[in-house]
Amino acid sequence: MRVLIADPVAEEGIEALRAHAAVDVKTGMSRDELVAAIGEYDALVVRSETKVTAEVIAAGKKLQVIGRAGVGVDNIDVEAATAKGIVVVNAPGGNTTSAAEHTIAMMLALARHIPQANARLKGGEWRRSDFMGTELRNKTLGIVGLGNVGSEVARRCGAMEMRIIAYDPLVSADYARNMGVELVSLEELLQKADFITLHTPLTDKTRGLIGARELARVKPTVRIINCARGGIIDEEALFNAVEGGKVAGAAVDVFTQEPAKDNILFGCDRILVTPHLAASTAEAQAGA
Ligand code: 9EZ
Repeated sequence: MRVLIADPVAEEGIEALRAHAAVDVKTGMSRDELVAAIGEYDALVVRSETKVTAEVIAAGKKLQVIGRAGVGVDNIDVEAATAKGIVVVNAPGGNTTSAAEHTIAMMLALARHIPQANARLKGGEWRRSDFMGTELRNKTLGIVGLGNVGSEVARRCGAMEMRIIAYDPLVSADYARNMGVELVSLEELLQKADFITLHTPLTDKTRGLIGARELARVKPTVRIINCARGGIIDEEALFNAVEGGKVAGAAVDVFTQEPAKDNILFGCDRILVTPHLAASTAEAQAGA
């Protein structure tokens, strides 16, 4: 058995595989390098950086399994793999706590203007009145996508005494109710939420799920968090909504193009950004 690890994976994970197979770690390969190399391997392990396209899959003459160290499989052409009998497996759970905690860090940073206040104070300005905040208690949190991460966000925000509503067409009202979450339509969530957080996979159905039409329906005080996948929110529509006063603030960890450089969202002071850090904890890297 030969295994190719094409993205950075925790040393524990690599050692676990070495007990069973001949493992090569080659990160940062170009598309052509990957296509040229993949024919030798029975298994491929990636995170989110390597694009496992139909072309890569077609070149994988011996390929039996594609492992995603992490959750989202939007960088893998699952349909092309499945058509060739190649199994795609992910690691749901490994990142869940870290993703939920980063989401809550973003909510609190937004509510209390922490990044802006930090920058101004270190720049020599003691500006207390510019940074009046808002409590989370008694605010309505709208969770779009009540899967593993969305559910953990719900549990934590329940402890902060938020009211929680969620939109997820694949979840039962019973499942939600047991967590103290009210399932609503996307329309109702947009109208009622004080904070909106996204926790869906990126699919053809969720790309652009939150666009200009949706952002026209929210409260002007709403704060929006995307720690899920770039592209679920339309970046230009979000920028325009915040700049135009239709949305009070946003916090974004994921971008349509990564690594993100000169993204439109970087030009707005009320939009906080982090470079896809939600799963970047010692625990998540070892666990996923
Ligand atoms: C889509 C989803 C959730 C969702 C969740 C999952 C495939 N899929 N799609 C739209 N697992 C909320 C809104």
